[in-house]
Amino acid sequence: MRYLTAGESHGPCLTAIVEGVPAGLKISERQINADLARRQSGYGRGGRQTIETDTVQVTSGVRFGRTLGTPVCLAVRNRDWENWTDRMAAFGDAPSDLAREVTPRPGHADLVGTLKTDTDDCRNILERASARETAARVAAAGIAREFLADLGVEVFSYVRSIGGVQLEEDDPFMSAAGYKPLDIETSEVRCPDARTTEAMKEEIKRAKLAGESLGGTFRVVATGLLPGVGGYATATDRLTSRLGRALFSIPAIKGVEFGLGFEASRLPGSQVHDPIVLDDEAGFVRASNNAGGLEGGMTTGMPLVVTAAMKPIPTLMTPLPTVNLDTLEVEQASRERSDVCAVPACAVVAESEVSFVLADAYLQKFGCDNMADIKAAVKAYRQRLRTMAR
Ligand code: EPS
Repeated sequence: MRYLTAGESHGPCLTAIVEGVPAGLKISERQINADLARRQSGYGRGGRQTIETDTVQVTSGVRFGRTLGTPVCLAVRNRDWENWTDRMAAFGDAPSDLAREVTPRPGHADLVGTLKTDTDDCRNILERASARETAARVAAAGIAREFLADLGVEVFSYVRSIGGVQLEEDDPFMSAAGYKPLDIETSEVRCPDARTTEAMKEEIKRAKLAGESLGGTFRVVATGLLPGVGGYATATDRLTSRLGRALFSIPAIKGVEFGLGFEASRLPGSQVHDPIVLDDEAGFVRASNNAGGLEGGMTTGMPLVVTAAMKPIPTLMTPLPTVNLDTLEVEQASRERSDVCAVPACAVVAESEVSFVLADAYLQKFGCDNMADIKAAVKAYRQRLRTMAR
């Protein structure tokens, strides 16, 4: 299962096509819209989110609420397009009073994209490099999420730090799977702890007053996974490499850790690796989950716990110096409406990316034509694992 998106931030709409979708999967428009709303929310988001109410329109691949086994096309309309019809027109001449963007923002794709594509207007770059595109990814991932949920796999995320404020946790690799979804979803920063939520909001407030932006870290957790999904034999089978690639595809992601991550390099082996235990009910399990649910590029059956770091948004209300592309004089970088902090939104996008990778790996292991055959294959595999553990 994979997706392709198209669309500019201020064009008419964002589009995603998902292919490799099995037939007979129940899809809920309401659920996709709920995920789109989660991506839009979060303390520290900017003015654009008051213009948009992202909703999905499914234009192919689904009939009477179930997939046909054909490519699924999804569209999310940009309401702001109405204000950009002249500046973002597909055809005709540019308006005579068009203000080109010539003061590239450090940290954004503006300058390098301009150099690469031989344009004199950073807008030709930033329209697509904008994280607005991630709305299409979240819509597309609705298909992957429904598929996983049908097989008992749930994917969620929570924010672990914003700027210098960090959630205190005891062994999150074992305990995060038990965090209450309600605590996360009702926090304005997707943090399961109410006091840390308030401290994070204060941090964002301070940054806003200073004309600053803030990054942070979040974790994506997947529960209900079967062991042995993914592969150890080739680079492209390994879930570690597939998840890393998917997460690094999100604009602003600067680091990804699996389980203990970098900390594992500082500890001796006996404090890192997860002892194998045979449980009467669950079969082979682990006494700890420092590997974050992955061993040898495959799922272990323990919760998948991936941590990612997001850099601060490049658009600053107190801008950094740049060079004007027309005059070649030093100026302040362009300032436009933006988010102070989009870490909670980014966590929702990361859920989407993780869902796609996991769905794809499940399809690879259990077949891909239709849900009935896939479920039968999952059942047979579970049965075999049970027999092995006896
Ligand atoms: C975004 C919409 C954008 C930005 C943001 C993400 O809207 P606009 O450019 O109209 O304000 O708020 O884009 C960026 C963070 C960026 O760096 O480009 C969205 O819907 O997520």
